[in-house]
Amino acid sequence: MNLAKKLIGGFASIISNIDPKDFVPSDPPPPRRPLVYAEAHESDEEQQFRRVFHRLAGDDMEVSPVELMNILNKILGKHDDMKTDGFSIESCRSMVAVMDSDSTGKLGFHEFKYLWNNIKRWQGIYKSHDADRSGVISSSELPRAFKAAGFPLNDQLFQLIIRRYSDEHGDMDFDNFVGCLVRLDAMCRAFKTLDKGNSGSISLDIKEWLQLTMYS
Ligand SMILES: [Ca+2]
Ligand SMILES: [Ca+2]
Ligand SMILES: [Ca+2]
Repeated sequence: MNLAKKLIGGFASIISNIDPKDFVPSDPPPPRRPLVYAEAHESDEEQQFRRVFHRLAGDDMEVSPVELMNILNKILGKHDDMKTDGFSIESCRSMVAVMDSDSTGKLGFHEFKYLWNNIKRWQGIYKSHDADRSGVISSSELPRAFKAAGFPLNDQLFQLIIRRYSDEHGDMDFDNFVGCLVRLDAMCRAFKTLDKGNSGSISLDIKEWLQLTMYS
């Protein structure tokens, strides 16, 4: 814990004045159930999505980082009101890692559906908060967009995020916007899971800390 504390000391002080109760991460994907049971209890919408999923995921019925990259970049080609240089394999590996709750290395049906629904929702937020229709989210548009996504952060955290995910002009394009929100959402859910008493703080040993941060 001491090493981890030293490593994140500066970061922790930045976020310490944020109440984790303000975060609204999306609900976690449901646990894996036997396929036969799952299929028998699905709504029409879910069954339809499962057919699409089968086509995208291939015979192993799981979406790998490369498959995710191809899917997202194919869809992006159809939207010219959102600037992007395409999803990179690194960003897709990271998204799969933070979404991979059963540690298979790929996204199963529920993990993928959950990610998919979030991306759809965030795409709507991206478009409606690109106030000047520039195709990117500028640093002044960012706080409102993230608040709409359920993450009211403070100025220091926004500066940190802009430094990491935006370009030299402070503009965030669509793939970086999604990559950032996938991670933020997953990290907030991880925190809430670990914070069992809802106290607003968690305690990790170095092994737990590394498990959380190195597969992300
Ligand atoms: Ca596959
Ligand atoms: Ca998985
Ligand atoms: Ca803009």
